[in-house]
Amino acid sequence: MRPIDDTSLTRDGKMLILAYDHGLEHGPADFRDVPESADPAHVFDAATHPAVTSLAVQKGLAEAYYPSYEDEVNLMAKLNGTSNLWMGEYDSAVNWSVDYAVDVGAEAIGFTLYNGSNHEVEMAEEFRQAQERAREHDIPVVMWAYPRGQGVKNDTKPEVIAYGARQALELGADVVKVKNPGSKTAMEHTVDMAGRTKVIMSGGSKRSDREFLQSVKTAIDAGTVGLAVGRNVFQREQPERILDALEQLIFEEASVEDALAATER
Ligand code: FBP
Repeated sequence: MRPIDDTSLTRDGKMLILAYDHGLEHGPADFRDVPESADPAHVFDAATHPAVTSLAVQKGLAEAYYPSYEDEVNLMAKLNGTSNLWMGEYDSAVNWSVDYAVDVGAEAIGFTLYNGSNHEVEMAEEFRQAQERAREHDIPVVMWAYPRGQGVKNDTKPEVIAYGARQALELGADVVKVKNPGSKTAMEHTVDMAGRTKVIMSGGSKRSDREFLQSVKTAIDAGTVGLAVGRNVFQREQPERILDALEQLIFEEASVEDALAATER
């Protein structure tokens, strides 16, 4: 396996994954406030910003839009995903194979594991197949570690988030995307538990510039190497402005004040 810092997923050892699978996971509701965000071309355009190291999308968007952006965007294939229209214990369908994703142009794989769901065992087996195939293609694997389901009483508890990060290390993910566990100390613990698996934080629902950037700064200071973010970018009228600020925070080690100033330029 190539060192992850030699792959297109990272820049100077850091990463900013723009996630845009919300049309599948959440449906049109996520596009209501900024209607142009429903147009995949709008978000593919945002992904050409130099701060974005990878754009994570589902198969259909990759097939239809990536060919127009292959010189400017690094593609991450989000392999599994489902709508929120059905009821029942958390699970996710695998929608494309690693081989097919590589044919389409993927340079990295993203895969959700619902740690603690009654379907965790099957999902872990699906992850194994994807992880081993990704190793054969020598492309990195990012686990979306989402502890949730009947076995998980509180999915924001720091110890639960740290457990998800540890599972990612044990199962062979190169990078694990975790929710914000709520404090720098809790994120440091998560990073410790992940060992050599790199940790990135999930963007979450949209917040003010200051609140969002402060949460990212805290996560970076705790040892995470970046962010996988969707709504806090595409639910803004001018996604490039928050990407300017994120570039400062993640790659230039700027303060929140300096990053905020970048949004005002
Ligand atoms: P956000 O930054 O918008 O939270 O996007 C990251 C992400 O993991 C997406 O890939 C996914 O669609 C979404 O969050 C899932 O959010 P949740 O399951 O918490 O509703």
